[in-house]
Amino acid sequence: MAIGVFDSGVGGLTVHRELTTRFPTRDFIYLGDQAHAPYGGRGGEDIVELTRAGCERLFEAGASVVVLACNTASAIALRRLQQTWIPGMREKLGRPVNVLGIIVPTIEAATGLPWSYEAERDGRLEGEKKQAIDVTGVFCTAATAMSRVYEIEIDKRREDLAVFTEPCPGLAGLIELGAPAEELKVVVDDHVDALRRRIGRHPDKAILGCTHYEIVADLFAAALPPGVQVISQPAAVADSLERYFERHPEYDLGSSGRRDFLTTGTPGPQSELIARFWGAPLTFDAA
Ligand code: DGN
Repeated sequence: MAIGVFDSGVGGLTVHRELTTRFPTRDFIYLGDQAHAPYGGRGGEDIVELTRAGCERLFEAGASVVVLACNTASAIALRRLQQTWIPGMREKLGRPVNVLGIIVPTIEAATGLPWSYEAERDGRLEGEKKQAIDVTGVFCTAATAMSRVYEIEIDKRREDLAVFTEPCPGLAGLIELGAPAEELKVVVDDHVDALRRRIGRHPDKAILGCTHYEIVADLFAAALPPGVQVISQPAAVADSLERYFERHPEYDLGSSGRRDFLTTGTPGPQSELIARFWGAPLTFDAA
């Protein structure tokens, strides 16, 4: 069995790389739904169905836990799949399986505050909520921005944090196609500046709320002033998964260090941009 990592395309590789560093002996199967990427401009039902199909393919290939290394899928499809689809899959496959998202771990890292009913009931969040206002900027796809998941989840934890999302339509698609750095820089600079104009200043913290954007994290870091803290989503997801696996020893995650990379699109080598990010050429096989 293995840990499955799913994204619309290459963005989830940013999370995969961190997870394989944290769990080097575990088995991993990566699936990029490149036949249908990008997801950011798609409708909700479409995103739910494509995510479900991707997870099913990963379970068939031997995954026991699938990490949705995609903010768009996590924002739109995660709850539905966990509540209405996973129970039936457990029965059908006759083994424990689950699907996990990446937004809550990111927000816990950004707010420094895991939310729980118990903490809220006991008033333990009160002191935190009274801290001085600071501003978090979230760069993400149009679908993630429309879901308002970052605003909703941050507000549950920290009412004193102001959240501004900046949808960057087209950016994930350009990264997926391996667009040249100069072209990507213009788009990133434009969005950083648009957010600055909207807030009236740069944010205190920035979340790259689309896994594709981590591939061009250097461009975001260069466009933002040095004082802005950029939250590392891959590290936040790996931290959270470590805690999850401690609480859930029932999942068989393999132990041979297997690494499979699958695509629903055209199999073959990925772009130069990905090879540079990855540190070596990377080839996807047919899903
Ligand atoms: N990388 C994905 C995300 O984190 O939202 C999806 C990007 C896309 O398909 N537009």
